[in-house]
Amino acid sequence: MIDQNRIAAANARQEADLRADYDALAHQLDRRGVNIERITEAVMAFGVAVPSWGVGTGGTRFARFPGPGEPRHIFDKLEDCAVIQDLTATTPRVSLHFPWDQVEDMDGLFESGRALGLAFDAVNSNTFQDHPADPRHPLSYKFGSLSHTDPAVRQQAVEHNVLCIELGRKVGANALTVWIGDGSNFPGQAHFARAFERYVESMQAVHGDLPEGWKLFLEHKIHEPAFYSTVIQDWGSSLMAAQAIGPAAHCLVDLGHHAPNVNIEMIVARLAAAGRLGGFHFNDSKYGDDDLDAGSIDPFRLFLVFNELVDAERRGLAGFAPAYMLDQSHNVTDPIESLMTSAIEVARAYAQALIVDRASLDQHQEANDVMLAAQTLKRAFTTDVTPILAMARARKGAAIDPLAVYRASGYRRQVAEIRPAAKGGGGGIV
Ligand code: PSV
Ligand code: MN
Ligand code: MN
Repeated sequence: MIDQNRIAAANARQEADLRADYDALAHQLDRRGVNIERITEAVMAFGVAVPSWGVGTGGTRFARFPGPGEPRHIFDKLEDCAVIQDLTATTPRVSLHFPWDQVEDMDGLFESGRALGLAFDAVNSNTFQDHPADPRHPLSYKFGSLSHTDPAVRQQAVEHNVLCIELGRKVGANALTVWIGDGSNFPGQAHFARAFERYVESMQAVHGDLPEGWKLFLEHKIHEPAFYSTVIQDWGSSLMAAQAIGPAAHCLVDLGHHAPNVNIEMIVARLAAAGRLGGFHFNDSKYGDDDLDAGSIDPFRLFLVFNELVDAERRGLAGFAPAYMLDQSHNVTDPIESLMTSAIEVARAYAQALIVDRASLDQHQEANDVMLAAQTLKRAFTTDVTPILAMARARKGAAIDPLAVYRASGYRRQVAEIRPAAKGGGGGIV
């Protein structure tokens, strides 16, 4: 989607500066016993998926303010995703959401993705909304879906998930992410134990339908839309459910789905140890499920999460292969700019975690040298790995400065001429 010559020309102007910064960092890391090339290669192999819904302007329940050139359908969304990948070489896969992504021709979608250099990541089901336009959905999810008291609603929700698997198969996906809004708004409204049992039973049916090699991701969330309790509220409920559902069931950690101050990096370590860490939805937050850009509020936490991931990788935990995706809502920025920046921030956290001096950290931990242990982590976190990230992109034919090339390309202006202006307006509840 972005002219390769434009990227190459922009890179040529910045190459000498990048080389100088990269060499300086290489010397610094070398003194610390870190080979920069090893880190650059790991960053080049790193990827985080983009959610199809992320390229449209998000909104709140109060209002939505769409920007120019909003994607009209999944094919427009794919093109926007390709821009992000062309410029960053960090987002090679797209995660679909049904029925938000209306696709009649899945084979055509797969081909379009391939032509744009994109593959498909986990598919997402949606039983947190009614589907009034779909004759397969005559029943309402107002009081739940997979955990509903009515077996007919549960069956409808199971069938929707089975359909999502079928659709995902056609585009080469190999995981289904299930996030439900099921829960309660009043004490007494729902029977905690029975609702959980019904959820597990429904998910066992979905699990039974998984093709060979597929994973089933359970995404927990503390609140919203149910504000008193949710059925899969936290990592404990998620792990209990995954263990009861079956071997392909894994827990998915969305960074915004926890109470403030919860130690998410420790949850990551626990789930990895249990062999059930499925993947991530990266975003950032200050208050709750804010869905702000990854790394924009608390980059240290993102680093600490990757610190656990790198540690788990090094310890060679069996079957350890978490899926990485961004899950953000862009209310006031151009979604393409936000997603490019966030993908780079996630890669930054990974690179920082890779340069942690693990032998020293182990030593300090064993000796209970608290200050030096903490400083070992801080030293990696405060190292500016920007030249590594830029070099990894340049070597893959992407941009040294993706944002500048994107703005200079005029992409948003061009698509705004083709795509009709989207209407904004009130949200669901005001
Ligand atoms: C729910 O808050 C969530 O994080 C789930 O991943 C959904 O699928 C996604 O947001 C989109 O609303
Ligand atoms: Mn999510
Ligand atoms: Mn969320």
